[in-house]
Amino acid sequence: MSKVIKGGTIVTADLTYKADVKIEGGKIVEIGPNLSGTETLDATGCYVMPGGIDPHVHLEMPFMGTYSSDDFESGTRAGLAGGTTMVVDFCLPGPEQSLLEALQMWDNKTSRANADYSFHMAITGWNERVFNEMETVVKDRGINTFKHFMAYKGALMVNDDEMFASFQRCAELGALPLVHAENGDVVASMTAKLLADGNNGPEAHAYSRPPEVEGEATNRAIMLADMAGVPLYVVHTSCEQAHEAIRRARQKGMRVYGEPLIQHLTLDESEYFDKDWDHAARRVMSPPFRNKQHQDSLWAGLQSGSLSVVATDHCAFTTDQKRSGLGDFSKIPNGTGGLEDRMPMLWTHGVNTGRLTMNEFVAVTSTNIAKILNVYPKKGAILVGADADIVVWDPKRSKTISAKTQQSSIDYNVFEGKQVTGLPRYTLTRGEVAIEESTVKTKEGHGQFVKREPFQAVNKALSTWKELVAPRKVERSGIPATGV
Ligand code: DUC
Ligand code: ZN
Ligand code: ZN
Ligand code: ZN
Repeated sequence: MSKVIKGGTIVTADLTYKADVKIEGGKIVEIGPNLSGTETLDATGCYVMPGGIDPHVHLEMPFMGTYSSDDFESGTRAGLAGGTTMVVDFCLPGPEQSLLEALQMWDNKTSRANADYSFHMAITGWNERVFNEMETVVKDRGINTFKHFMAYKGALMVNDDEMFASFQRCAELGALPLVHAENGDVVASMTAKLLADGNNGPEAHAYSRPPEVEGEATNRAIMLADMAGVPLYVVHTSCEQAHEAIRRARQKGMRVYGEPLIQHLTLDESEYFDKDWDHAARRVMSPPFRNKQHQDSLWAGLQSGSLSVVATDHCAFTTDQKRSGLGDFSKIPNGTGGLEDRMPMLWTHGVNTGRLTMNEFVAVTSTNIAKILNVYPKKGAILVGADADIVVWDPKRSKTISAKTQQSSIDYNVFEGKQVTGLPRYTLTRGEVAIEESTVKTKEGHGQFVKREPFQAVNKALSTWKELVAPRKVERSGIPATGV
């Protein structure tokens, strides 16, 4: 059994050319003109691109007293409907839980996944067991990324000493640290003040975590990573202050990657001032939506390459779940959806407006991510030998985004009413057609865990090539007497 995607134009992160793609056993086996196979998928008028990778999702995540509503089944189905063929979720150990116990719990969530997935491991506390288990996580489980929350004080947050220790451990193991960069102490302080002053609506969520809170934490994390001699990945970069820190670090030669979300690129803070409480609360996420100047900065970063990837932080809560924060914005579960809409929204607002080339679109939705996470070219590539995770993209197909027709299990969509032009004609996961226009053909349980190898030892992020970790001891002849 073989399949041929015929008559399309292949678009990769660096090339655009006409060719057919032949698939067998879930992999790309041939690329060239006039190919034939048992089955033909017509790609006339379409672009044949690597399936999207969303490096940042939270499926069935225990958070703020509840669980995010999309699980690995509905979440991966939503992804496939929008051209995304792989997601990376965050394994979050509870307070007394070991990393391996938490991984067991996460493994148990995935049996119905429709598309391939991987995990980042969160470091939510620090002790000898964590130090030791990190090696097992990297070497035996194929997880080479560790997430650090600098916010959510009293829950997921780690302090600087814990984060620095973990960054150094990542450097030893060839792993990449990730940070949620917001100063959690300042957020807690501002939240308390806002509530004490009677500001309890969803708009106060944005006031409690201004761009400076994110800029400070991003700078701090970059400096700590530099001292630890390890690259750094900053999740959900939402503002100029954070982007500026990343730009500066990269300009100095450091490997620092920034990840704007499609929500921050296309929605702004005015959403929080909507008169409808539900409307505003549904858009509460951290970091919050920003103003247009910050959006321009993020787009500029994608164009210039100072920001590397576009994700969603997909963490969907129903309106009912959001309402647990009525009367206290700090209890509104943080998170929005986006998995199904990331690629159509980015194409519409990026490629169709001329802000991004098609090749840049592929880079930031797939190839750059695969490279940063060390799964390239198994994923993120149209190459012989790569997994046939492919989206056949019809640049003329349009729709109006609506919760009524979405795959996600929640009752609204933050992009409701937005028109998108550019949608999958077919989405293939390891060679199987999961989406054919608006027909969903996903198969529960088809998704597999994707192991990711550690990085080469040379993958460091030092602003200078001096060995910062080897202290030089001074030999002294006279040692002063001790005591007073
Ligand atoms: N931000 C969110 O909005 N939700 C999940 C976690 C996060 O950091
Ligand atoms: Zn986060
Ligand atoms: Zn997140
Ligand atoms: Zn299958």
